[in-house]
Amino acid sequence: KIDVTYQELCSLILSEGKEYENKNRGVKRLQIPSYTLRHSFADGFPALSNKKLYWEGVVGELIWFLRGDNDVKWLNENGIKIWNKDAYNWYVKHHSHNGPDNTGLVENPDGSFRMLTFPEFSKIGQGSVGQNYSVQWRNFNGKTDQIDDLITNMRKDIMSSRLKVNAWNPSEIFETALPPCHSEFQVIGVPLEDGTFGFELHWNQRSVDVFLGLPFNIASYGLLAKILEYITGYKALAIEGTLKCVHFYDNQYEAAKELLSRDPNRFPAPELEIKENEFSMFVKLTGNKKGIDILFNAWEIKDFQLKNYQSYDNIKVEMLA
Ligand code: UFP
Repeated sequence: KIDVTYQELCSLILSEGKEYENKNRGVKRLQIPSYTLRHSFADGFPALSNKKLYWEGVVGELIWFLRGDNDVKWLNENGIKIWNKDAYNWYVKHHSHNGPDNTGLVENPDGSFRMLTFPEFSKIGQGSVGQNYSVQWRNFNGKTDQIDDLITNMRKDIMSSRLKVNAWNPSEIFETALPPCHSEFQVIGVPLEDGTFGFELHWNQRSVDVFLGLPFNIASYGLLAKILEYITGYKALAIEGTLKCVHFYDNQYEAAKELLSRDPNRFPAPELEIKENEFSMFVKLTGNKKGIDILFNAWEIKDFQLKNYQSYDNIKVEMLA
């Protein structure tokens, strides 16, 4: 069960992690170099129950990536604010925000102009985050739609060893508010006893905030696997994360110990339900680029429901960076 695996990882960091100061952020982290985390869908959907998962955020962000959309407008329209800070940093760096006056600046009483503050920016709720996952997945180097290619190639040959999507575009790493953390994923076909095929979805993550980031990342790859199953008809069997620079921030140690005191088997794992819509059948049959675009644009957050999800209460910790 994913809660048990997650707790094993937490204990390992607390017992074997080395503390150091992260130069980029000027904060301390307790870190182990790597960890391989695996979850089988035979054990249900990988939504951790040791604290409450922000499920709407997981779904909204993934749909946003799949749409190829790198403006936080759609997220904000859906009440999701998790990328606003990154969009604000991008705006400050580039003056690139289309505010109400189309300049992203505010006029001072003396007629000069100033930048929007973060609360002002958030209230407007739009702005680019640069060349993020959305752009790399759907329009790599301005020409390659990796998600369309992935679906097409899964359909052609699910046992191919080339079913990869790469968000880490070395020439654009600093063209984005945050260099991608989960930098690449691969679909690996598996022949089943009954003559059909399933697949595993494996991802690489270069840096892992185990307390705040990882529960979200696990659920997101779980959801991506289920979306690929939904579109291609191949059964999603398991997900596996190859995690690097795996850490707690120093304001999370006590909270991590509290998580470890919670019973990982107290709540049963939930199941995911994806609502059929008028486009699903079309996409399942044809699956061309136009089809997936129509489907991704039609999807709403409420189309993805976790059935019977129960969890312990949240444990609040501040984001340090
Ligand atoms: N982080 C995650 N998962 C994500 C994401 C960020 O764990 O999906 F976007 C964390 C990892 C790290 C920080 O603590 O954000 C990124 O910082 P850095 O670039 O210094 O590794």
